[in-house]
Amino acid sequence: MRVGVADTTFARVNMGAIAIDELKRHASVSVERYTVPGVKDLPVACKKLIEERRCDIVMALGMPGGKDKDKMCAHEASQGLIHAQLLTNHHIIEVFVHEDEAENDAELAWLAEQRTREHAVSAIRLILAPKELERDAGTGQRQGFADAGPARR
Ligand code: RDL
Ligand code: RDL
Ligand code: RDL
Repeated sequence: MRVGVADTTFARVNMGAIAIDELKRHASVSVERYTVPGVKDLPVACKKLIEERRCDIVMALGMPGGKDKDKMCAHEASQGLIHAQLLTNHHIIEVFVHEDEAENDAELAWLAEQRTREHAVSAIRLILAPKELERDAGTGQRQGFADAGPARR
């Protein structure tokens, strides 16, 4: 299995390095990395990882800033990532951590690492162990902060 890791220099945490560290804990995964300036550059990077570097799935890692402009940028990037998935018929796991989700730099760093690691596991499951995802259906999973849990206990 080959996983693409697309990340940005805009992010204030090295999310690509964290993703690769997590992916490498799982045997039989090879990694292709592609770093771009910001989130709006991610869709084509992901498409190239799939089409030219033959990745089975890609993680798109990005950190939208807290201003309205940044949120608009993130929404546009998200639309591009969905478009790239439909064009290539491959999953692109969007791992965005909004800077204003965290109260301070320490929490931002923690959240970016935790969300990246959890989504890396989901990416592997999507390709190698879809039954494990099915087992978690409807359980209120979140990435980073605590899971919401099921509505009916
Ligand atoms: O193509 C070059 C840039 O336009 C592109 O890298 C943008 O994604 C950069 N960028 C912004 O221009 C912006 O206003 C980013 C953000 N905000 C942002 O919040 N997060 C980013 N990039 O990763
Ligand atoms: O590609 C991986 C994730 O980006 C993707 O699964 C998202 O749909 C996850 N997600 C969010 O990132 C979010 O901010 C979800 C929600 N909110 C939401 O409200 N409901 C979801 N997913 O099912
Ligand atoms: O309900 C609290 C959070 O789940 C909610 O604020 C989410 O929208 C936070 N979030 C993002 O903003 C995002 O871009 C999440 C993700 N991505 C994500 O991939 N997984 C999450 N939350 O659990």
